[in-house]
Amino acid sequence: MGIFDIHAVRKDFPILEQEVYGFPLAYLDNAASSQKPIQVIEAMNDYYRQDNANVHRGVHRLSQRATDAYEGARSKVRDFIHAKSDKEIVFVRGATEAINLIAHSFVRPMLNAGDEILISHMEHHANIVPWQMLCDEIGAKLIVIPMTDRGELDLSTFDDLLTSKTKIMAIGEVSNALGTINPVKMMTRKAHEKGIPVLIDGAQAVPHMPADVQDIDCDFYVFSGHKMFAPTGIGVLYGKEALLEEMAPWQGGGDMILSVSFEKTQYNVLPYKFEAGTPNIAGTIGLGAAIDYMNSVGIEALAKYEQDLLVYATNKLTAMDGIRIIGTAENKASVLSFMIDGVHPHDVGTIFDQQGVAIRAGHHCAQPVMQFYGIPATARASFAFYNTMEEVDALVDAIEKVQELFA
Ligand code: 7TS
Repeated sequence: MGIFDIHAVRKDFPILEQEVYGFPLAYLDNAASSQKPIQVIEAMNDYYRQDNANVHRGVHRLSQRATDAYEGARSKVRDFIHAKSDKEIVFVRGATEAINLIAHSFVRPMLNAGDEILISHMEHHANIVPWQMLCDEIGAKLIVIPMTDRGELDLSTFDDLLTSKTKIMAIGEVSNALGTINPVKMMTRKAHEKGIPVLIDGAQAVPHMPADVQDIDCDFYVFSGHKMFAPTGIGVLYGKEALLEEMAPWQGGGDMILSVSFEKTQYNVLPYKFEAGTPNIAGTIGLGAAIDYMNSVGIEALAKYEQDLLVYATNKLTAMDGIRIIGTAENKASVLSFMIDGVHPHDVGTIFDQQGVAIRAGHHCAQPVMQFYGIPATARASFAFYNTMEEVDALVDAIEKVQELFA
């Protein structure tokens, strides 16, 4: 595509062409789930039309084609996040499942009462609750890196929070509620200096910026397909090969074994050891197609375009009376959380909807962030590279409408 062409891009997303209540749809809820280009939809349709069969087990032609497509997607993921090897790419249901897998198979066996798990105040519930469950079970402690009013991590005490008791640090690269981009590379380096393994939750990062697990040097990296233009029900756990090798499987079943007898089961090699049962083959193929699509648009190009959208929207909202932006970090991805004075975010969301503007109103599965600001919820517009400046204008019009109605 060369230079970023928003008109060409939008043609690939047929869902965006519709009207809602007589208004052109402005889909600004991409942090919850993104839309899918026809290339992704067709890749999955083609699989079901032509190649549908189970993987890794058929001698027949269809099974071989399904396996090639499934494993081909794994290599695309490897390149996309710059992992060293396909063995480091485990397909899971999504970021949530990946974090639970690490909690269970990596951290649980080495966790003792009194040990610590380090997260931050701005994590999604998916990167809080699995650790809390583990802490409750073992008697370990959940330690939380604080945040500032702007919605940045307060790293003034960070060095002290990394202790000899810390068994893992698990941090979101981009906050879904605030848009903050966290300095995960520096934080990983500091954790490693004290021998602490690191998991990075990249769910809100991969749709918006280049991903490089070797550059961050994290031990684990997790994300979901559905936020990066691929289907729901498919996600990725990246883990350094040496660590995955040492870990016991989480779920048992078919495909994750080399041999089974009633006396003993020998587990399969990486990454299959962690992929029990028939996987989400079509979803995986869709994820591969989404990566091809993002590469064809150009990840640097879409990142730059989204920054322009974010700046445009931030300036517009900042200039309005009665609007409070929640999350004003210096480095942000394209998430804009805000409050309209005197109006509950749920009412905001409902009135927006009647003007075709789709946003999320709620706590965004980040209730500690809401508690920090002393608010029940925010209205959140989150942009993807297929959004336009006109859609930002529609957002502004919708805000004015709310203010009129509640005046
Ligand atoms: N981590 C982050 C940072 C997220 O934003 C989300 C989902 C998850 C993990 C969990 O992903 P899942 O695909 O396993 O559910 N975030 C949101 C959101 O912001 N609105 O809806 C879901």
